[in-house]
Amino acid sequence: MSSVDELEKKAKKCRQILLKMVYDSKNVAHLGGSLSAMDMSVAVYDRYINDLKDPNRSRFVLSKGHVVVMQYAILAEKNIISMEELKTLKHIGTHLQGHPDINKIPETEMNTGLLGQGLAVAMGMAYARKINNNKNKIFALCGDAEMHEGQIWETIQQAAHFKLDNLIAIIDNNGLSSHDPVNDVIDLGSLEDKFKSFNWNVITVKDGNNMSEIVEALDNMDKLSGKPAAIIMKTIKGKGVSFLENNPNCHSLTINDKDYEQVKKDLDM
Ligand SMILES: Cc1ncc(C[n+]2csc(CCOP(=O)(O)OP(=O)(O)O)c2C)c(N)n1
Ligand SMILES: [Mg+2]
Repeated sequence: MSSVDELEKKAKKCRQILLKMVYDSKNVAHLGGSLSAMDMSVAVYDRYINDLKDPNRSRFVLSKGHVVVMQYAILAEKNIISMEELKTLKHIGTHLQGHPDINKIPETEMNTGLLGQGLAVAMGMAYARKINNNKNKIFALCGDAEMHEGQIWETIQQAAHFKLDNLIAIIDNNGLSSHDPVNDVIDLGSLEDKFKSFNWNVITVKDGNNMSEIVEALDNMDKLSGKPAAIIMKTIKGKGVSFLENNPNCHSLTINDKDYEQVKKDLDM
């Protein structure tokens, strides 16, 4: 298992890979929610998912499938996707689609993009593992605006019923939907209280872009059992790139030459 320092270096490298990929591709990509979730995602992959060829591995389902570029960057850092291929992001005929496609990149685990579906399928995977006595975990990364979907709450109810303590929902609470603040669209109230009332274990991370806090949260999560667990982490949308941080327009965009000069300064590239 990597140290906090090593994980921070890995997350920075993945941010560099991500921004270079999007700049090189000249295409639009969902950067804001990729950057907010990067630190936790890197930590989860590092700790639980080392052998991506092992069929019994823990799995990371990208329920907020629009941030697939984050997953591509992590898989590239693990040499599953080549740096050369990253340049083809969203080009005609590429393997690197704008949302996860397991027919093109099987290691993305599930075709997602319709918000709400990823967590539901992750629950099915977790249930199957219980039947097959596979002790590895199923993680699902959800956006906070994804919590607006009805299917999410059906799944949360059912996962508690089946006591799926191998299912971990990570909620990226960056406060923003596509453009607007999440709570202006539909006020979520307290996600902690809601998950608890649905009989889930809840771990709150005050700063989901702080690797020490992330590691502590995962240590605590590992000690829990009997119920599914939600890790609710407060993050900054666009974290790590100065002009994207908390910018309501950072959801989906291209990186032009001028932007890239700033990116290189921000990420020491
Ligand atoms: C069912 C469904 N409705 C609408 C959309 C369009 N959509 C794509 S991203 C997005 C906002 C997502 O915000 P959030 O879940 O908070 O993600 P993040 O901020 O982490 O990028 C929406 C509404 C969708 N992909 N699926
Ligand atoms: Mg959000």
